[in-house]
Amino acid sequence: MESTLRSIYSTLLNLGYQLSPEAFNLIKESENPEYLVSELIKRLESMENKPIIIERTHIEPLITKKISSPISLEQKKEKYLPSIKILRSGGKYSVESSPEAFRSYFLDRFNKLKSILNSRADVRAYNSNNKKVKIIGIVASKKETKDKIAIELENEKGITKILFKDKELKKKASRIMLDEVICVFGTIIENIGVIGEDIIWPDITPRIRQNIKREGYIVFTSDIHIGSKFFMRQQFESFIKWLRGENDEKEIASKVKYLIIAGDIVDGIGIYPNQEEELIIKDIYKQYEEAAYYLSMIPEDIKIIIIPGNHDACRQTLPTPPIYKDIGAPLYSLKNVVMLGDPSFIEIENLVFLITHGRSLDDVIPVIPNCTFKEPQKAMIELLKSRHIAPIYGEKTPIAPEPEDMLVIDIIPDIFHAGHVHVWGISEYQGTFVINSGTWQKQTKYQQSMGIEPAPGIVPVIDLSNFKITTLNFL
Ligand code: D5M
Ligand code: FE
Ligand code: ZN
Repeated sequence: MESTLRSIYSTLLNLGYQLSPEAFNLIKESENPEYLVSELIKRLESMENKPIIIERTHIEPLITKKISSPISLEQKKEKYLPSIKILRSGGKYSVESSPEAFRSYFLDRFNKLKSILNSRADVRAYNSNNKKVKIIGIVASKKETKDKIAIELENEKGITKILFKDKELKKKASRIMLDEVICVFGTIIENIGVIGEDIIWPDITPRIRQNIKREGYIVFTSDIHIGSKFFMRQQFESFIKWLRGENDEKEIASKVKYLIIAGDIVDGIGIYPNQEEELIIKDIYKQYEEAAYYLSMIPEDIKIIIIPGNHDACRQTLPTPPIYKDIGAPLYSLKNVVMLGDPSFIEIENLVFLITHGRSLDDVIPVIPNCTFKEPQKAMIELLKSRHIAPIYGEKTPIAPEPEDMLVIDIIPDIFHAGHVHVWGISEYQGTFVINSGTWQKQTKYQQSMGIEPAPGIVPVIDLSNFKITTLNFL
């Protein structure tokens, strides 16, 4: 035995690897150390960013006999089997984009949001007459000058020009986004159009939650960007260790039931010009292997929900189907992983979750007053007010013209989770918790040139027993 271990040690050393004491013990105590090491070497050779020191985390996934995590059995028994109900995920249809397809897509967007608006008491209560009108339509244009904001609202009857002149109304109107559906109250003025007197957004109604006993925690993350030179491997590893109950904070870790990942699992390839220069793993298959390698270390009783981001291998238009089954195969092979599309409406413990990557935040943040990339949660609340995942069409967020608009927020969530902007943020609006889960990627060169300052390594966590949201810091 001694000599076997010694030869294993020198074999690894010759290949340029050192063993941490913990890793050494794992090998020593395994049933077949030689076989384990041959598997380890195979695994190391397939990695593009090879470690110098081999830690126990490199070895554990290779041990077929499921190792028990340091969380005790008693603690585990208290968790009941978690179940996820998928209300709606990704799209329904495969589509070819044509002008007709876009026409029916926007018609469905209009009809869905019009019926939400018409269900509002203030919209229903408004009495129209010859002069006073209420118009529900899609915002077709918006022009802002010093003394007024002019918009065009389009509906089945045609296009109406509306002017907002009053100071307070101008302030309200400055938040109007192109292609969203709103209701305007106003007065018709001959030869001019309509003078707007109020603007109503579809908005969400306050969430009333079923008062049932809930326990445990849900952890939110996104934008891991595995494969990128800027992926913060060490910090992400300490996050995984925390989930395994391997650091001092075991209280929350032992009660985690779900991990939700809102896209950008890997950095992908060919996503932006000269990306190769910033990749440490240049093969997309290997990026997903690496991702699955990390996620495989998470205790199996934690359910992992994954949706795609714009860096993942999937159709790039919204609604987005799940990550491709062939490229993402290593993730699909994990027993506790559920692969879903963007957006996903799911139900866990009688709570509705809306999960989206958040690509539209790039379009929404720059046009809404008081919204910045530093506080993405504010723009997420604006999406809830618009009741749409991606209101603005034709900018950075590509939309597939499905006959039904699956991006309408027709189900009001208890928790709205997004990522993408690489800055975490938490808020609450009308009883809905709004969470942006930040990133594990350091500032890239592009982000530096654009003055985008990411806030990586922070993980929002919700306590289901009291709905308190806290953040954990892995920096
Ligand atoms: O996006 C991370 C954030 O940085 C998001 O707000 C977009 C922005 N970003 C990053 N790279 C680019 C390029 N090349 N063009 C425009 N905007 C960019 P992520 O999806 O992780 O790249
Ligand atoms: Fe990202
Ligand atoms: Zn992204």
